Amino acid sequence: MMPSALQAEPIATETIVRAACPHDCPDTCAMLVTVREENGRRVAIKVVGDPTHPTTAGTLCTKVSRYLERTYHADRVLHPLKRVGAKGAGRFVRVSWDDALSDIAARLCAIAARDPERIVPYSYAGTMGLVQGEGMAARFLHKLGASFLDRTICSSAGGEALAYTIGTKTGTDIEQFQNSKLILFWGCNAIASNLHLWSRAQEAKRRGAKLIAIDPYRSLTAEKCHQHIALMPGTDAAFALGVMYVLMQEGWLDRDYIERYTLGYNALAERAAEFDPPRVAAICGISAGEVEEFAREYWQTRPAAIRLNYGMQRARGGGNAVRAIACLPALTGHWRDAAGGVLLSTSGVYPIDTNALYRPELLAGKKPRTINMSTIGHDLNHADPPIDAVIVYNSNPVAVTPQSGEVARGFGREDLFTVVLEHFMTDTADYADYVLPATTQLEHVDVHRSYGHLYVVANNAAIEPLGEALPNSDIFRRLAAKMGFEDPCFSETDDELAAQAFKPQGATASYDWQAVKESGWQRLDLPAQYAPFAEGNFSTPSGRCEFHSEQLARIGQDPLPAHIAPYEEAGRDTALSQRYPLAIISPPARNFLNSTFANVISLRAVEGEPTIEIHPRDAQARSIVDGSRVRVFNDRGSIDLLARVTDRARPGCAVALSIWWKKFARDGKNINELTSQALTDIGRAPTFYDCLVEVEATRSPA
Ligand SMILES: Nc1nc2c(c(=O)[nH]1)N[C@H]1C(S)=C(S)[C@@H](COP(=O)(O)OP(=O)(O)OC[C@H]3O[C@@H](n4cnc5c(=O)[nH]c(N)nc54)[C@H](O)[C@@H]3O)O[C@H]1N2
Ligand SMILES: Nc1nc2c(c(=O)[nH]1)N[C@H]1C(S)=C(S)[C@@H](COP(=O)(O)OP(=O)(O)OC[C@H]3O[C@@H](n4cnc5c(=O)[nH]c(N)nc54)[C@H](O)[C@@H]3O)O[C@H]1N2
Ligand SMILES: [Mo]
Repeated sequence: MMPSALQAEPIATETIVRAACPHDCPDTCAMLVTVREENGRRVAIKVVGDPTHPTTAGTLCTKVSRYLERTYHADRVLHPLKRVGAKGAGRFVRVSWDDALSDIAARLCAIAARDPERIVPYSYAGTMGLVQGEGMAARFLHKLGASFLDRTICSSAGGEALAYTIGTKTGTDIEQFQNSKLILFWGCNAIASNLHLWSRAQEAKRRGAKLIAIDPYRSLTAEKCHQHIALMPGTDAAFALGVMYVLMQEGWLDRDYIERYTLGYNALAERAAEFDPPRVAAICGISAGEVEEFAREYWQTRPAAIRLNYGMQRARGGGNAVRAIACLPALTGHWRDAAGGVLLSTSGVYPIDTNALYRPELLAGKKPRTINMSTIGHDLNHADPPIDAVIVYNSNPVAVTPQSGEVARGFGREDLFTVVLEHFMTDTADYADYVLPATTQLEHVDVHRSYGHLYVVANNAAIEPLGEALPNSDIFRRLAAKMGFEDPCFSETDDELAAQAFKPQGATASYDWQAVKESGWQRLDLPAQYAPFAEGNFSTPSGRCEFHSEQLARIGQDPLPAHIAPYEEAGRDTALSQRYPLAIISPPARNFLNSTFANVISLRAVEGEPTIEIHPRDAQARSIVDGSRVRVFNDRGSIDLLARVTDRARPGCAVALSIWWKKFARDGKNINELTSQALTDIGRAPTFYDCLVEVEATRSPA
């Protein structure tokens, strides 16, 4: 697996290695790593964005431009560790790989002999690679018969909603956005979380386009748009239905498109008729004029593209909100333009060969239960049969999952056996029985799809693994051997896995791993002017954009896009909103990537410390001034934060940029202490931004 096929261009003793940014971000950048040979050892000395890759265009974000600081961080876990202190205390001793894997195999075998579903994997997108993600890991877990994990923590509400409406996860090509005349950042802080789309939007702006942000918070992106519509969180479906109301009233409709390519217009019109602008204004906490003006602008400006993102689907009605928004370009015909339409994700265009990668036949008839990762706090404490072991990789659940007090209590169970594959001693690793050192992207091979562009990106290993670190794939390979799993697929190399990652059909018909490894990236087999729904061709059962979804009706859900109020709705006359009157949202801080990078010192220095941004009106009512220390609380818990009094936060909605490691906070907690485990309408996803709190000053600034 090691650097056999490096794309080497010798510059004295330096070589350039073609790599891929592994992180959970739509941009999936192509990177160039400069490697110097020092005393027979390869050392990475520079990472830059590949200037030839069309969407990366030579630029990395601030986080990943510090990737060397992360890889060579003094705190890297470089040897297997065994816990000696109490769970959560973070006291470990170094052990050998052989001792660690033998003991882990013995413990897992004993549990599996009773009931293998008592073993649960916990993984997400620490790396988005198809090899170091679920490749070898899935094979191992299938053979074992471990519980399945429903990977809902991020995108399943919006993803499933999109599938019900347009059939798959695809949309406007990022490479078209500079040609748009109107770009709508709908629950999308592109400057922080989709930087390379933002640069296209900047180009569009220079060419005269108008940019509008729809976001409760004046994010870095919203402040640079021409207009900002600051609605309350969880009210986007009402806003979209209000826009439909106006479009329909005014006859601002592409009737030909509706006739040929959509299903259920009349039923949708009846639904939208309930959402007149004054009603919508009251629900969303905005003015009726904002709805009317938005509809007019959306109809009159072409091409118009909506960058819909995941921030707006983290409330109870998040699925329906995505459905409502995804209907808009079919009503107005904006899909006809390559630079129009909607982009939520492009991940659905890659035909991933999951059978080849994951080998479901290894289940050999076993039918394990499924655990929803978003309710792991509940399940660690209450699942039946109980969870006896958790294998964590590519995730930091103690920091990132909702109601994390309960998650920490679950991981703290003395009778739970926990193995964590990690780069660092995260909040989760502190609870492990064994921490196994994993390689970073510079040290292993992988292949990547993207959810924001249309390329396959290859990652060659730039350096040898540091210390005794091993790729995830190799850890599972060795564990399989210890468990006596002898199927030939367990001895496949990472290159062999990467070669099988995509089906040789459709958008990846010409996929050739060796070729991509050498070139670094390859555009999918799609037209340059990709306009997926210009002439219908939706991949729904009807082949149309389904305003009315029979599939949803069949599972007992509303077949039409609906406004479903948040579980915890602010400004209403309920007992809950009287006790906890403020909504709080916790979108990503620019310099963190979920909880990754929170321990990179230079990046944490920029973020300072965990804060809550609160509107002057809400602050004044609570005698909070800028710089006050405050207690933020609800029935689930309480945390201490530093108050920033600012009108970036709208009245009624506070903002705590995230995701901090708990151990870096003064009180050892983060915002997920307060978030709930309630799930979205569609997709069984978490409702991080559907959360009411109260705030009180504990100390004024010195
Ligand atoms: N720098 C950085 N980049 C990232 C990440 C990161 O942690 N840091 N995370 C990556 C991952 S995993 C993901 S899923 C994406 C997430 O990126 P996005 O999908 O952009 O999601 P968020 O950043 O959660 O939220 C985006 C904006 O939505 C707003 N928002 C919150 N609630 C609502 C609402 O109800 N309605 C509307 N209209 N807006 C709302 C927030 O205030 C925020 O400004 O970014 C990826 N990129
Ligand atoms: N309050 C609140 N909570 C949220 C969100 C929010 O906006 N607000 N966002 C949610 C979203 S969108 C998401 S996607 C989730 C993200 O949740 P996670 O996917 O858990 O993401 P990270 O916190 O970045 O943790 C990833 C971990 O994987 C490790 N890792 C990276 N590469 C490798 C590797 O190759 N091998 C191994 N073994 N480990 C590796 C990193 O060191 C890191 O500790 O969080 C969710 N939680
Ligand atoms: Mo995410």
